Order: sequence, then structure tokens, then C-alpha cells
Amino acid sequence: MNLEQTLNEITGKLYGKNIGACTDAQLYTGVLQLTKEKMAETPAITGDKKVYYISMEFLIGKLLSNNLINLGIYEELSDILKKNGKTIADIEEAEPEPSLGNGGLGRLAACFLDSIATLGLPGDGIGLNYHFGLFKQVFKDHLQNAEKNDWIQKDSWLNNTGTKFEVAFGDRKVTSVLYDIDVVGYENGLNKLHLFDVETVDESLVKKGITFDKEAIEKNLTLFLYPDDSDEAGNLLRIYQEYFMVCNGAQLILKEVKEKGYDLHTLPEHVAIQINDTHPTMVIPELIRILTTEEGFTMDEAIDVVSRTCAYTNHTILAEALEKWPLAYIEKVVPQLVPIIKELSDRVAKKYKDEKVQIIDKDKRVHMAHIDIHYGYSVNGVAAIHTEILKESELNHFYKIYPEKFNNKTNGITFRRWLLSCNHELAAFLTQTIGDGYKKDAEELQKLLEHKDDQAVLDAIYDIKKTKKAELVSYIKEKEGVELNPDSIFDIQVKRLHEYKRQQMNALYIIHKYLEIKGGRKPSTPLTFIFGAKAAPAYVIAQDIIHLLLVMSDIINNDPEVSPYMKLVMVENYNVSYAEKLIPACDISEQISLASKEASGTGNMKFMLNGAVTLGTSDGANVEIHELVGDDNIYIFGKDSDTVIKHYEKADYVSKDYYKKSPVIKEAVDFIVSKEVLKVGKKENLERLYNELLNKDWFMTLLDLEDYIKVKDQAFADYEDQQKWKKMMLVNIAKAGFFSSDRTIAEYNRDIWKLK
Ligand code: 475
Repeated sequence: MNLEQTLNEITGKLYGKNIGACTDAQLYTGVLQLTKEKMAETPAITGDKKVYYISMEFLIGKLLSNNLINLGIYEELSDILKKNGKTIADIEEAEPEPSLGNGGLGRLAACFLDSIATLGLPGDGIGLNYHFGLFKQVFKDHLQNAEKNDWIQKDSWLNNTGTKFEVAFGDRKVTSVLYDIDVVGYENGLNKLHLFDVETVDESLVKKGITFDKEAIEKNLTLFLYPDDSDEAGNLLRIYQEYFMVCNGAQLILKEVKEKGYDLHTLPEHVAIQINDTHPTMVIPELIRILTTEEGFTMDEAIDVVSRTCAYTNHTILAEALEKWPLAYIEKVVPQLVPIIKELSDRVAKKYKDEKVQIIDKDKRVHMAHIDIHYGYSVNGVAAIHTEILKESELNHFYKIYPEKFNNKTNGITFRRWLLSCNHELAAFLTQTIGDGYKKDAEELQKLLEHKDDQAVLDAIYDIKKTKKAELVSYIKEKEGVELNPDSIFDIQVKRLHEYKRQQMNALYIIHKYLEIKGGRKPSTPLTFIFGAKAAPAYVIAQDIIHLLLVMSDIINNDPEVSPYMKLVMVENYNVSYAEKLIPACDISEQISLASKEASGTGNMKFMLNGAVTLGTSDGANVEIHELVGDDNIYIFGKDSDTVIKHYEKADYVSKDYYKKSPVIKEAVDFIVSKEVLKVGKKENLERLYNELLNKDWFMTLLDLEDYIKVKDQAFADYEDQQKWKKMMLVNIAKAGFFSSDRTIAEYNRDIWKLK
């Protein structure tokens, strides 16, 4: 049977209809089944040693297109659908997005699974099957509201494996269920994403918005991704979730090793466990607990074996994100781990007197990262500058003890999703111009450089950008009800909302530009500013920044004097699927974090790959992008990380000084609480933000604002020179190969996992 016959048979059985007669939703279900059947026929990737990537988040996004691409049947299916009057794009709209992550860290885990399978390495993900992913963002009265975000339908990518484990929280026992999602590599075999769940979860617990009873563990354990941790019950639930994941993960790993007939004493020869930030850290004491209490290991043996199996990745230096759980909380949730953690802590205390490297501190808090560093064999940062900062400042005390454990693994992105799937036009053009070798070896994108003076190639890249901009314009019209000008410059900042990422600095630029236009200085090419960002529900200032952006977009877009020259839109519920539409349409990629604060960034790589030019600080992977494309193909501004770190050390940054010194800064900041803005927005939010900027500005917005304005204006001016711009686009695409997650994973494997 050919593919079309198979699909017709499936839809016939499901709905009594042939392909052409199905609704988009029915056809989605049919194609889902077809794809799952194809995946089930794909051989599993096997080997002597396997990596387990353990993570509280896997922000996988919609899977249909990517699975079809990786199975090599995308084109064929696309033709079949077309023949029957349908398109993949339409049926994809019917697929719910699994938003099982917050942002970069979760999305990275998803890209890594794709690359591990693509490279043919045996490697599975271990995580949780949250019933509700990251909240759905809804704007009302210029404010963000959070609603529950369900994604699990009767037919989905989840397969119930029937595997169950017991997880003990002290005397309380919970039974888990294991769901698997197949991960198919690009023209390669099959790995798995293992997502653990509790059978007794009760979705009806969720009341208004995303509030729910935090006490009933059996009913709420896997209800939500990352519940609010602003109170004790929230913190405890987080520890319940973390322990639930690692206890299941440890049991699964040991079971698989035993089934293969290996002696558990040889664990490091057969297993590598990559711990994605500190959230899964308890897997270390949990494995030690199981090995000593159930497998007859001595404590020394267990510690030795586990320490040679586990490796840790750090994703942030923000103090508030480094987990330090009160020992009393752990005692309450998993008392059985406490003696192990104490033992690990005592061993460190005996050997090292330095307070900074202790596991349990004087306030009886457990520093999770310290467990990973002492009792793991590898510690890595996620971009060159980030790893340097870890070694030289944040984790310097550990680096002095264990220099050999530290290594850098600059992040990457899967080109299957972030080029082949989200930008078919560009991918097809690249194939036509440089062949399709780049699909397997991303460095081949450099072949494009041979065409940098080829007018037809330059024009084609520019035209593809125009096509993607036009597509985005109609999508935004439909979703947000805002009419954008496809001939304007698209300047885009999409990422989680956080003060360190400095969306507020971008907002101040926009105010500045608005006032300029009001004063009669009009830009030669109209400007379109696009934002997408969710703010943690408990993060007040972040909500205020969203408020300012929504109010400003109201003011700007409704001002007939201004709106022909600039528009501002903040898209609602920014997620992976939205990113796939925004990124290919971008001209200028905003990567403007305060230097030293963005560990890597991965959005910056996605934009570059799709021909956007970066406007950014010397932070995270921007530094490496800069090195690759050279000064002429990127816009870098702002103070460097050494300067910023010194300001923090000396505590000598005073934002008001910058405000007083610069009339331009003063004018933009004051506008936040001007009559004009207060007429549309809320006094409480706007005044709070204004005061924060003037009196705290913890992430030094005003430090870089003037330079930002200058360099951004330069970028807009350069855009006028089409020829110059086209070449910049080409160089960015050509140099993006380094950021393929295939390269990143090959490095993890070479230096850390050492799989065959
Ligand atoms: C960095 N998330 C990016 C990306 O390495 C980097 C923290 C606490 C709890 C839950 N999630 C988090 C992060 O820390 C996170 O997403 N970090 C990001 O990891 C991948 O590219 O610079 O901010």
C-alpha cells in the first residue's frame, strides 16, 4: 500500500471518510496515527552505553511536521494532501502544542533529543508528563492573565507503556505511570522521551486561572509545569515533583541496565546521566540510596559509581535561580534522602574547610549545585563566556578544586525545526544553491559565502524574507487584529520576560522613537517592533513591563501621526509555534541582555540562521556569533561583562546618575508616567516601573540605553542600503552552521558521554 492508500484506510476506519472529506482536525488525527505507525516501524538506536538526559522541562512544541521531516515523508505527504485539497499547515493548526517548558532550558532539551537521535546515539529523555503546560497568556486591559493550558487529547503522541513504579514520600506511596513519546532522528533511528505521571491526578482541582489546592499531592503532582513557588506549599510541591521524577528515572535506568545483563558496579561504562540544571540533582542521592539499601553496595562503592555516571549542566548565574532547599523541606517530602545528603555533606566538610563549597550551609539549606559538582564528573556552561564566568567567578571556588571537571558546551539548535520545518522556502533555496549536504553537516552552509557577490542569490534571500514577512503579517492580522506594513523593518524581541533580558530598554527606545516622530523626525523606512514574552505570574515588575508595552502599542498604533511610520505589537501567548512564524520574518534580532547575565541564548541562533542580523550586547552566544560573522555583520553595543561584574562587586551603579546626565534618557523614562500614558494605562503599574528604573534598575537598563539608541539607529539607517543588508543576511546564514545542536551533541558525546 502506498502512503495515500494507508492514510485513506486510516481515515476510513476512524471517520468513514476519505482524505478529502475529513475536517482538518480529523485529518490531523489520521496523519498522527499514520506517523506513529511509521515511527513504530523505525528501528531503535542501541549500543553498549546510553545517555539519559534528565530534565524537568522538555519544550518539544508541535511534533507533526518535524516527525514527518525526520521520517523523510514530509514532501510525499504534503503532495498527497494537496491533491486532496488540504495542506499540512492547515492540519498542523489542529495540533495542540505541548508547552512542557518555560523557555531556553526546556527548548534546549528538546533540540538535544532531536540531535542525539539524528547522530544515531542511544539516548533517552526523562521528565514529567504535566497535564497543563506553561500557562496560556491572555491580555485583558493591557495586563497579562494566566489560564490553564491543556494539551493532552484522546489521540496524542503519548504512548502508555504500562510500566509502573512505586515512589515513596516517607510513608506515603504513590504509583507512577510511564508514558513515552517516540523521538525519531533525521533519517535515523528511534529513541524515547520518557514522561512520568501519577494515575490519580485530578484536573478538576484547578480553580480560577491557574490556582489549585497545593496540599493534595496524589492529585496535583503532575498537574502543572513549575507551579508558583512563592509560598511554602509551592516550594514543597516543587520538591515533590523533582523527587518524583528522579525516583522514577533512577528506577528506570537501573531496570534497563539490569535487563541488558550488566552488573550495576559497571554502571559508568553503560550509562551517562546528564543533569539539566539543578532541578534533577536529587537523582544523585537517590541512586546512592537505592544502591546501598537494595543492591548491597557499600557507601563508598555507591558514591564512586554514581559520581562517575552523573554530569551537570549549569544554565544560569542568576542567584535566585540557583536552588537552595531548606533541609527541613527535604525532610518533610523525602526523609529517606536526608541521611544520604548529610553523608555527602559531611564528606565534603571533612575534606574542605571553605564555607563556599559546603553542601549544607549554616542556615541548614542544601545547595543543589554543590552536590552536582562534588559528586558528578563533569560541569559545563552553555556558551564560552558563560563557562569563563563560572570558572573565574561564580564557581571559582570549585574550579580551583576540580579544574578537570569544567568544560564548555556552547548551545545549539536543531536545524530540522528551525530551518527545514519553519522556513521551507529558505531551505529549498539553499538546497538548490549549495546542495543538501548542509542538512547533515551544517558547516556546509559556509558554501553560501561563495555566492556573496552573486546578485541572483542575494535577491532570492531577500525575496524569501519578504515572503515570510507577508505570511506573518496575515497571521498577526488574524490573531492580534493588528495590521502591519510588510515593507517596514521587522525588529523582534521574543523570549521570556525578565529584567535582565531588558525588554524595558527596548520599550524606552520605542518611546524615544515615538517622541522623535511626534517632533517631526520620521524614519525613512517604517519600523515594526514585535514582542512576545510570558512573565512569571509572581514576577511583578515583569508584569509592569508587559503593561507598558501593551499601553504603548495602543497609543502608537492608534495615533494617525505616528502609525504610518512605526507600529508596535506584543503578540499574545508567545510559544514555540509562534516562534516558528516570527523568526523567519525577522530583520533585526534583539539580543540585548545585560552583559554576563544571559548564559547563552538560543533564540539568537535561530534568528541568525533565518537571515536576521543581531543587535546585541557582548553576552552569551552573541559573543560567538560576533566572532563568526565579524564586526560588519552584527550590531554590538553596551558595556562588557567585566565592567558589569565590577559594578556589581563595587555596588557603584546608580541609575539616577544616568537619568540626570542624559536629557534623552530622562525624556524617555519620564514619559512612562506622563499624562498621555497614564490616560491609557494603570497608575500603580506605571509608577512602580518608573520608580524601579530610577531607584533600583538592578539590571542596569540606563547604563546602556544611550549606546543602544545610537547603534539601533545605525542598524535602521544601514537597512536603507539594500545591497549591504542582503550581504549581511547571507553572511549570517552562512556562518550559522556552528550553532547546529548536532555539533553541540557531538561535543557532549566526545568529551562527556563517550558513547559509541
Ligand atoms: C538561559 N530556566 C539561556 C538556556 O541553556 C540559555 C530556571 C529555573 C527553573 C526553570 N527554568 C529555568 C532557565 O534557567 C533557563 O531557561 N535558562 C536558559 O537556558 C539554555 O540559552 O541563556 O537563560
